[in-house]
Amino acid sequence: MLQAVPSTAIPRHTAAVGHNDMANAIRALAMDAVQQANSGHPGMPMGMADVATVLFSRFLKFDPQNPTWPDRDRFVLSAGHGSMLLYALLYLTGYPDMTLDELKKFRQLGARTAGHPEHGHAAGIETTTGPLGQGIANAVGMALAERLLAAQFGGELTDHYTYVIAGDGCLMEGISHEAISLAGHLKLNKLIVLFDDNGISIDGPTSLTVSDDQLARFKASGWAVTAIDGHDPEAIAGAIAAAQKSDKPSLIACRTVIGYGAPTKAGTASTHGSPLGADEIKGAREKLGWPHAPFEIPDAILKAWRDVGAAGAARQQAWSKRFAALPAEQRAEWERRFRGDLPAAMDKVVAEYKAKLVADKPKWATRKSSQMALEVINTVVPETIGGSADLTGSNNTKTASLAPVKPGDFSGRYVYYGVREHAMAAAMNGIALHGGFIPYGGTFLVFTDYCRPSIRLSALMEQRVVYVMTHDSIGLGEDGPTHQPVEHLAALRAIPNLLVLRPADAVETAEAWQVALKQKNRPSVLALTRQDLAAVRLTDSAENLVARGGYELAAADGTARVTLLATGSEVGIALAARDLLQKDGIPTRVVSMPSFELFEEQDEAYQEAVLGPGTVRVAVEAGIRQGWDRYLGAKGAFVGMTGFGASGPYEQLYRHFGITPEAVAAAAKQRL
Ligand SMILES: Cc1ncc(C[n+]2csc(CCOP(=O)(O)OP(=O)(O)O)c2C)c(N)n1
Ligand SMILES: [Mg+2]
Repeated sequence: MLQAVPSTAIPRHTAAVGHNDMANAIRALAMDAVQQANSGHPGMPMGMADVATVLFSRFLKFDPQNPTWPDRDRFVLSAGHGSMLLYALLYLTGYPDMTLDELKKFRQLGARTAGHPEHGHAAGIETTTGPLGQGIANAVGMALAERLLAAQFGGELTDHYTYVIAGDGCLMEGISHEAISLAGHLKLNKLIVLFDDNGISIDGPTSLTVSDDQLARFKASGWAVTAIDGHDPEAIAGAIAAAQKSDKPSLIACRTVIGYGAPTKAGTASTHGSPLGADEIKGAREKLGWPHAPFEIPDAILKAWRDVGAAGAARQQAWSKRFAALPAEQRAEWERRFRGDLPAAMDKVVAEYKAKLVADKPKWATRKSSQMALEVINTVVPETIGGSADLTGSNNTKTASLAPVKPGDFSGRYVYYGVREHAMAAAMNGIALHGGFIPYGGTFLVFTDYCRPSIRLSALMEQRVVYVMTHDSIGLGEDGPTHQPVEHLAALRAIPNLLVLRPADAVETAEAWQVALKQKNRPSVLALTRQDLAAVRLTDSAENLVARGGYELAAADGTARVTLLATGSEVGIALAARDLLQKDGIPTRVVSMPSFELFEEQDEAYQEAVLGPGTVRVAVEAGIRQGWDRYLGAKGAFVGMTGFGASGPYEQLYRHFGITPEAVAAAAKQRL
């Protein structure tokens, strides 16, 4: 039976059923589901069952019948291998998506209960976790979004916590350092991390490899810290209650025993990631006092859990009442933002802006074009949250209307992420997952490598995150090969459900932003130049041509014999090569290809027409060839990079590496 709860906690337990029964229900479901699947991770759910039971039954604000209620607390299982902990909780508390049948199909094809929690598979899975450290960094973004939303719409509508369960692995990952440092700096005091401090990971005791003082580490980053016995419900409740009142983010190190209840394996790495086995499970049932059959939860215990789930309805309804009392205009704006629709004004201002660009023909670097487009967009799209990983002046991500977000002051819309590319990307995922915002953030394209695991998860989770990646080739010049992306466009194009957009001038850049913002279900990377580029779109087009992925930019004079394909800064080179070829009597057309992904979504006839049937094709891009062959045909050629770049003025580098109009024209002639 539970003891008196601290005054801030929400007492919800049913008197007849005790804490142990409820926690053991999680343990039993975890060990039985893993056994049935013959694969999975029973140790973590069994070890953290007490912490999770206290969190869900006494603190977490949630309503399984309204799983997307915007003001719910967010619960992030950063230690995603312990997925059965989350699935058991969702089932026990009564989320309609998570049936007992789903638990029985744990890890089977088509089940909601995938090996690791996957956002979108079932309501209540707030983010996809499994790559260690991502969840805790997502949670920083969620906690930030909560504060930003409260600043914009008021604390009556937005006042929730973000809870994380993270293990040794999450805290060993480098991304955790970036994430906790950012959270501590910003004073995200409604972020509460429950650390599964079990001293075990896959290879054995963590003492094999790590001797960090985690409390000291978090404390040094500006967190409130405490250590408790993770099997003592009152200690857990007391620590969470205290954390809720802190003016800093909180770390609660919960000392637990991995595989708690397993008679011979508890406390050892052998419970981490394999079924316990029939004998061990039998022994665990005896030790835990759980005589029930696999997947059988006695009615009284299930009812106690369902009561926990039902208790949130009143708070959800109270919130709905407050929401309904808002002025209609404010309500509509909130709803629009949570639907992810853009303001009607956006298309209009972009169209006007494009017309002006066509008239002015500015010779800007596309990073500058991006900023100019954002100046227009940010004033009419209040949900954008900009930022950069310490390259604001290089990425051109800050616009005049965006004030900085400061520690404890969330009225701004611009985040100085610091030199923390990986956490920036993961936090942007968290902001997008939270809802109500469209995050964008910048660094150099070469450092997409520093945030690639999170970019991949943006794509896997279908989140609208915009990566503003500047200095996109040898065209950055003097910083040299460490900073010059070569394989990055190809590597990013390899990620499914990611849009890679490489615009060629100011008009294409404005269109690329319009396209990126309209993607409700996928992230985009904008690859932008450091160097100035001449305007290539000289006539106004009502249609967003970048949205086609590829289009004929310049027709041939005469019946085309050559088609030149190019992206971004190399479109200008292709146009110059066209002039050379035309002068030699070879009718040549130029196709701008800002996005492979979008081009491939066009119908076959369109693609065929744009690629120019019967013409010799030459592609030019200051990156590697990989990915281009599909467009070149048997006779085609590629002009680009075959190795790393070099340090020097960019015009010299283009000549040095043979990415010139003359080289493109020569390649075409050779193949005619
Ligand atoms: C980035 C990343 N690296 C490696 C793994 C493989 N992996 C899964 S769990 C784990 C050990 C995690 O240890 P801990 O967080 O202490 O979990 P526990 O064993 O206590 O459940 C590893 C290495 C992973 N999931 N993600
Ligand atoms: Mg561990």
